[in-house]
Amino acid sequence: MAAVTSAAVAIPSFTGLKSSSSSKPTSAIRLPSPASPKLSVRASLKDVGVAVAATAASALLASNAMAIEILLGGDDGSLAFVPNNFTVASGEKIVFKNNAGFPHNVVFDEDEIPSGVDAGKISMDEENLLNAPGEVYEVQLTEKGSYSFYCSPHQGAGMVGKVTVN
Ligand SMILES: [Cu+2]
Repeated sequence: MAAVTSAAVAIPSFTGLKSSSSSKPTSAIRLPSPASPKLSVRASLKDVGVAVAATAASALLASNAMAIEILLGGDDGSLAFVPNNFTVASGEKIVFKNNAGFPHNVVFDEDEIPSGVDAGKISMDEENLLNAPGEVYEVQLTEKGSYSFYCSPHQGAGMVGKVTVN
């Protein structure tokens, strides 16, 4: 029954390929004769499905690789972004992760980001703080240029950073 279900699910995606045998799709499934040409169609559909799944998995790995993690607060207790000066590709995910000395937040300086970029859209709300270990704030910057940011509770203590988007 499971095989019937998965074959039925695959059919709508491959109507072009199935058109030659679409007159009796259910009989092809219920009579698995090794000599049947319909069975080979099913087998090739299954292979296509595996290939699609493999492609999706490698795309996922690629997107995971396109991320950088910035710690909020150093392991030595310093009130700092670690690292505090780094470079990313356009669209690369930047993951700010609460590490020590929190609460922290991430606010981009509206005067030190590329023109046309809305600081409010890439910043955390100044009232919104990361209070628990491991909490994250993620942002993706697409406009190339240099961006300065700070942690509003600790800006005076030097918790500032800079990212360059290439
Ligand atoms: Cu902070």
